[in-house]
Amino acid sequence: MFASNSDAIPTFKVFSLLISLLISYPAFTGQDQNKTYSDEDIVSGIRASLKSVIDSKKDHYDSPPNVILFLADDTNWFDIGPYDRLYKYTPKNAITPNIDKLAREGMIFTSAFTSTAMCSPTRQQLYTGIYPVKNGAYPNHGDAYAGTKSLVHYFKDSGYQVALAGKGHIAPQSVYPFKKIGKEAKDNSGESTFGIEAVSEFISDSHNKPYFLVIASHNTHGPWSRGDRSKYSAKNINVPSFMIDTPQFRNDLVRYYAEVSDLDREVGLVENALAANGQKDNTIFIFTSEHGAGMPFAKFTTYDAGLKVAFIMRWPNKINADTKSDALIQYVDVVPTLLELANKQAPENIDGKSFKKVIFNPDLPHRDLVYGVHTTRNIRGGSNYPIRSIRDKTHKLILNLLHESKFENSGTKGIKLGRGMLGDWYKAGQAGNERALEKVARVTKRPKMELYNIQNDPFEEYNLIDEPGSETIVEALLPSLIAWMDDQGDLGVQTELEACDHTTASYKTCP
Ligand SMILES: [Ca+2]
Repeated sequence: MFASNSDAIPTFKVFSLLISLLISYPAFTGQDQNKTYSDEDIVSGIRASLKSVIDSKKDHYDSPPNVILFLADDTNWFDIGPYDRLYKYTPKNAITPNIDKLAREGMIFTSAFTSTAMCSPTRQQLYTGIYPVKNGAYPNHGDAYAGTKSLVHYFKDSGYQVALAGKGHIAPQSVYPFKKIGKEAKDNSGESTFGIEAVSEFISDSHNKPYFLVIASHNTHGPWSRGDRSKYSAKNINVPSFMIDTPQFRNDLVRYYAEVSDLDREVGLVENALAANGQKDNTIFIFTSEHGAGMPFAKFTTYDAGLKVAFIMRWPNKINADTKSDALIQYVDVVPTLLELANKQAPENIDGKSFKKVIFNPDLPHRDLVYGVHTTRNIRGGSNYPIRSIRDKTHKLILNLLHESKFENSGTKGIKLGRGMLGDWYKAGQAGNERALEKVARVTKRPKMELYNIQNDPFEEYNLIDEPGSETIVEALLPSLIAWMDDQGDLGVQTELEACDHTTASYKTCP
């Protein structure tokens, strides 16, 4: 009886290996053709050759991995499929098959955080490993201090090609000397918001030289104009529980979720480019959501809907598939982690600490506390409204340092005129929806301190600061928040007022 094909292939491989050993090992091709070889010579020859084969495989296995860091833009963590399905309280709208697959093949982090919920400071802390006030880029559209190093320096020094496709929103260039590929501005033309053609070309041209490629999509930053809206319907969409259900807001959500699915489609395009070039196995692929969406209580806040991020890492044969870590991590930790995964030394003079150990043992903890810092000055239409926060596994403490002022930005300007989301909610309030009025009021006027039990109240709707027992929790968290501010050189209100000294952007809203 003939062996099946699946049996025949290994047999053939064994013969090929033995023949190649006989040909390649010097002892068998030696100059002295008359020399006879003992059994011991032959065995040691085969051993030596096998060792060299194993070593060459090992070198390949240990060769520096590529890194793809795929960033969304203004996307709620709970609108990414694997997260949406993990909890009862999430809205169950997300259609993200490509990101779902990525999560099945990798590890999802359920407790990952940026320290700001706005674009420029988020990206700059992620790329430098330093929190916003200390790196200088704490206002939106801010600049990092000259001389600050970023992942571009660290990975270039390690022999990597380092490129950025898509959104920049970082400064100055000397801190982020990326090779720029693709397209930087958001437009609706083309197959992707970042330039998939340039990304595919970059991946196929890498020629075994390791690369670190940041792909910064423009999805789902407003205005929501891309994607297939037929995937969602205003009638059937679920309004997130902490928001207000109105017909207009349902239409807004359809346009937003169409971009969520378009973002997912873009992840699929990058996956195709990786697979076409046989680079999936030696590439660490990270998908992360950047910060919360341009909706009330998400972007421009320190609530979890703003600061918490989806963070998924895949590295085939290294990170176990379909795993989950609840360790608290922050964006500043990402660069040192990736450096260590690439067998490089992480710098010590940054805020971030490597969570490499968590990746290989997802039950381990990382941080005890995560921090938040929000600067309202220099946001479009922004008032002076500094916010700081600290969170452990169970509670969040928020300080509104100028709580007697009003929080204002472009989204609050048209409330009484019925404009925008808040104006729409205000109209619902005027028509009798008391919860809508209360929500709108909470955006502009906030108490000095807010305390939330994240486990019971994940969307931070019920401030416990005046409840019995809150003092103990405040006493546990507040000193650590103040110590962190001290370490950052953060002077609170004064830091807020100095925000415009930290931007060279042509656009500036400071008086
Ligand atoms: Ca953003």
